[in-house]
Amino acid sequence: MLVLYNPKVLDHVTVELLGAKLIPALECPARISSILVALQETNYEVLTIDGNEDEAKLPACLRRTHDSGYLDHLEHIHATWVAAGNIEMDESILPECFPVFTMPPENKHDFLKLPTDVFARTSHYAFDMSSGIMKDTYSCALASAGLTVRASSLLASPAAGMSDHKTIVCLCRPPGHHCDTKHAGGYCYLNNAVVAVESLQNATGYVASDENIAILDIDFHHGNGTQSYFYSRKVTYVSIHGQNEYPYYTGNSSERGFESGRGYNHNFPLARDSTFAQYLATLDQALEALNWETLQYVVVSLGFDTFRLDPLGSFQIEVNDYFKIGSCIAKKTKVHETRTVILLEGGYVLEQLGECLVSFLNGWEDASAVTVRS
Ligand code: SP5
Ligand code: ZN
Repeated sequence: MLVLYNPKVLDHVTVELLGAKLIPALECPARISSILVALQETNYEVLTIDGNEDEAKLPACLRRTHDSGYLDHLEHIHATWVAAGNIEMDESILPECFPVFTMPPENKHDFLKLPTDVFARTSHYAFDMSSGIMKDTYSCALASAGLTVRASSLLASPAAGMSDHKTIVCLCRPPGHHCDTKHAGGYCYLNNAVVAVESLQNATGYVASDENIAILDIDFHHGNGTQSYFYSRKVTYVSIHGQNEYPYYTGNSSERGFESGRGYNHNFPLARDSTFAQYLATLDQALEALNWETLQYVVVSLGFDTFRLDPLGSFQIEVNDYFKIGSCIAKKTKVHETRTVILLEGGYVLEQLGECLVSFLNGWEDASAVTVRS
């Protein structure tokens, strides 16, 4: 197992409106520091990626997956607001007026046009207020997504002199599973899971077709952006998440995919205060929903807002429970020889975030090390 980190993921620092209060965003750089401290006490190999080694591959992958106008917006809107005198260089942008379509369908085209007003643009390219944009947001999001590009190429063909890792962990920040290809939201700007799948396919010359790849999303929140991206495709998306929780409008078990993607989407909503036993039973079902026989790669969107004390979560999961969660998933990947990209999504308890991840990785390694009789 290899852990990938880029110090640039620390650069994005913003604010959010939570419970009608403007506060420093819960999604903050100290989350990654907590993880780095915990990893120091382990033997996991951490590869620090400096600079922009994946710069060439990443923009191509982003243009294939995300909207061009949206990418330009993320890159330039902060400077535009500063130049217009709306904010100071060290301040963040939050959206203000969201488009809500209430007109007859023939008006839809005009409605979706990019507003000329630079204030309005921020809401055109966002779906909520938990994704402020500051001066380093775009470069930080690029570094975050870039980790998955590197992980994909290492998994597909290990670099000279490097061992052949079957599992690569990306310390992504900002996270990605809530944003779609043209709307920031839920602390997410670029969808790292989408980039991971696309770059895995690119790295294998598209030999890894849609049915060879799946996403297992175990952040506390439903990965609405990832689901929507693959909804009409045969890339399997499986999610366990809090029922009736943020992002509120998606994540129902009735959402099974559309057209070619019909049957490839599986949601497992869990009630508030679900216990670890209930969670494990659901994890078993979720793992059964994955098409292991055809899988070459699995992308795990891993969030620790399922932790008992998380301010945004409501499950009763303890630090040590992540050992079992990690080992249950790893057992499957071991039996079916599936290679894995693990991406960090949420998790907001700074004191225990690192311990939660280490617990998960220890379980993963434990299951990978033993000979599994199937
Ligand atoms: C990646 C990720 O975990 N994003 C989550 C973003 C959630 N932002 C808004 C959450 C609003 C929750 N409302 C209060 C819930 C208290 N239990
Ligand atoms: Zn979350």
